Amino acid sequence: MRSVSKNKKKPALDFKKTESKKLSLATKLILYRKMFLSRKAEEKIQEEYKNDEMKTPMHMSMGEEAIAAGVCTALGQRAQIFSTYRTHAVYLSSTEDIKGFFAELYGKDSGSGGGKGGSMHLADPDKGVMFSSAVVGTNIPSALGAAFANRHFKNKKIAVAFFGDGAVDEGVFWESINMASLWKLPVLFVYEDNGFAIHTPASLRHSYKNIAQVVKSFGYQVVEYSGADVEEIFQLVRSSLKRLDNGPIFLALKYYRYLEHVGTEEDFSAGYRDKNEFLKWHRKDPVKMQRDKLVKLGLVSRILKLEQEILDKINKAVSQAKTDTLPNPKRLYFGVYENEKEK
Ligand SMILES: Cc1ncc(C[n+]2csc(CCOP(=O)(O)OP(=O)(O)O)c2C)c(N)n1
Repeated sequence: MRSVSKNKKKPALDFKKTESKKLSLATKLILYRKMFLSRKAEEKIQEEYKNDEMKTPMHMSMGEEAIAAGVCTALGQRAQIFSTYRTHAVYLSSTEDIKGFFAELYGKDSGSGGGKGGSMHLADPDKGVMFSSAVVGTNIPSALGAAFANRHFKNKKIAVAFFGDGAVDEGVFWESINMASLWKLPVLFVYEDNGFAIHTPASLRHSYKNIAQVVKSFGYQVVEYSGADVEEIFQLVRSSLKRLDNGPIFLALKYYRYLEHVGTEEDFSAGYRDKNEFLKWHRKDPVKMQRDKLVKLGLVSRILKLEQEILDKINKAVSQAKTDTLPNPKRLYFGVYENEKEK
């Protein structure tokens, strides 16, 4: 039997007016720390990837850091994230597990997935990243299942599905938004719109202009945002979470992917997009923008300290990952099924 929330309907929230409540300095610094970590970890990947020791495809997050940091910080320990293959920033923002992250990229036993998952399957359920899937759209219905269970068990967890504008080309997306709305499931959809599925623009894939309008017609509370201000995204998510007991929320967030679809380089010479668009977004780079804000607040020495700590941790994690051991082939199937015994 389906179960529907009995909460009284709250008046629609004007998401344009985000919470006016000022953020604490601690929160501003956390938001910056998470973005700086994601950016510098990926710059390190760029440096090292050419050595061909990381045997995993890389779908880089650069440009997306404000979404990952804003959403994950607002969720905190309540997070139950179902993510995609483009998940470096989401994983690092949720867990700040630099060691497990790099060891996983190097395919080592000490990696967050025991070296079996690589870049596209980063996960740490204990820290709220339930799984990341390389199969576009497949994480979305899993978030619905989790939301259903969370409501049933009243465990205060919040199920979140991250996905790109390519995932809405999949039938499972439409089935999921229909069911989540019908059952008023407390699930947060984070639609990360970079305008492309690999190289194909949304205009060649979608018969509608604005997904937010379409999703609204399914009865959704929709938040639209275009930009890279991590504090604004954090505030939007924080105010949205208060509305989840009314049913699912769809965050439509625009961002710009800085690098090629898969790989660690720029691809503006490929001809499918215009570098001017990149430059427009890059002028408002999320990491730089937040750093500038903190500098204006007189926090230079704290920023420098925080940055140095992260850079040291990244260097240490990479050196460690290089010398760590590869997984034992005998453990190949261990962990595939829940009760499987180690062979
Ligand atoms: C079910 C499925 N179909 C096709 C693919 C091939 N594929 C890999 S990435 C991708 C584009 C997805 O674009 P989007 O969801 O916008 O994510 P982005 O890469 O922009 O983050 C496609 C079609 C796949 N991995 N899974």
